Amino acid sequence: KPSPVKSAVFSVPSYACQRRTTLENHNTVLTDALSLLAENAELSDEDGRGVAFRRAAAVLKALPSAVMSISQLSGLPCLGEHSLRVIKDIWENGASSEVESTKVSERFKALKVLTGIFGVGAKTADRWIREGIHDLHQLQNSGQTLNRAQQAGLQHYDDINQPVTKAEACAIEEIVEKAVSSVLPGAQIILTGGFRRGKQTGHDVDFLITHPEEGREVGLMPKVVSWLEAQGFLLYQKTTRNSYLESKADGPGRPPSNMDRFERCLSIFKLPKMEKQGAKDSQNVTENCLQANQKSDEPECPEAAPDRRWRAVRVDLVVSPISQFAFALLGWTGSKLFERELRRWARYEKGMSLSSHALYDNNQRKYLRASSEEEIFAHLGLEFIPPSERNA
Ligand code: 8DG
Ligand code: MN
Ligand code: MN
Repeated sequence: KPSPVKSAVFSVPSYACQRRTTLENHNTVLTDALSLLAENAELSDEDGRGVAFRRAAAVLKALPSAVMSISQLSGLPCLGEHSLRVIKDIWENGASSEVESTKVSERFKALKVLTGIFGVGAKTADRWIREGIHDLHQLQNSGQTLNRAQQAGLQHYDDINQPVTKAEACAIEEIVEKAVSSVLPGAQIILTGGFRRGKQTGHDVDFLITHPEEGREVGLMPKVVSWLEAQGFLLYQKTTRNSYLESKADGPGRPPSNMDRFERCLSIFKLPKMEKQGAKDSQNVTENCLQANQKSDEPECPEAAPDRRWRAVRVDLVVSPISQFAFALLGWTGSKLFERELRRWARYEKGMSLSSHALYDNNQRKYLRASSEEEIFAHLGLEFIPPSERNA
């Protein structure tokens, strides 16, 4: 018997870069479940399965309303047998048995805790688990050698695993702005990553730095880092120099990986707490930060001090020459799935290679220039999707 209220059949295009995905998600129960399975696959070195779950979740995120019946899903792309089974399970039993058993599994819990350490990826976590290390306490007592990133990650574990707020991102933006304009007047910074997509919290803060005159940006990162270090804003940093020209030997159309080759800095900021700061003196964040950093005495164990006046925040800085700026901006705005889908669309639908540096047309055998994100979407034959609708 047909139900009295007919639910519409949804229809969405199959690439995430063809869709508008806002932060308003009407199917969080389903997408949370599929995202958890994606995360588990990624942590288990099963990237193929991870992407499949991410794509399925992204399709549900793009729906204009909550799914009311399984029949509405027929004809939707990217919903494989496995994802449909998970959805049906939630539908019929209120929860997916696979998701629930993953959540409580010792292995998943250990992978989550260990990869929560900055500098620890799935491979390292897996090795430690095989050696019987399941938590931070066991890691500290294991005698494992940690690299500098991992030591900093362990030291600031609680702070780094606490979401960064939009207000904190803005405070850091002011600091980076001041650093950049002090060492190279005219240089520009832009907040990228999740905050550019309108998210209210993030796991880090991402910035792209450039200068309107090509070439002036060369060597900028070490100067910015020195400035930040001298002002006491950095708890950890690792700068990698630009290696884009060296990589040209890899040949166009065959980028070695999705990693780009910009001059970049992965860092942990020491951000002075802002709670006593009213909205009226928000223009003075940098001044107040400087004072707070100068006043603070370093305790033996920084994270343990109960009323310390700062917190650790992960910050990514990337420097791009202006000629590649549009590509870098598009590449660093995310979401990760949206980026992956753009590259897949470029390759399989257009015969082009997209990276955070350039767009290469394999048929015309030439690079396609762009000075804005809009131009890149146009080259790709895609409708422009603004950052706030790239939350796939
Ligand atoms: P979050 O921090 O709020 O949790 O989310 P996010 O801002 O979307 O994630 P992210 O991990 O900070 O990544 C932001 C964007 O930066 C994302 O689109 C992927 C991109 N990105 C990296 N590393 C690299 C890289 O090595 N090369 C390129 N091209 N992009 C990268 O994170
Ligand atoms: Mn981010
Ligand atoms: Mn980042």
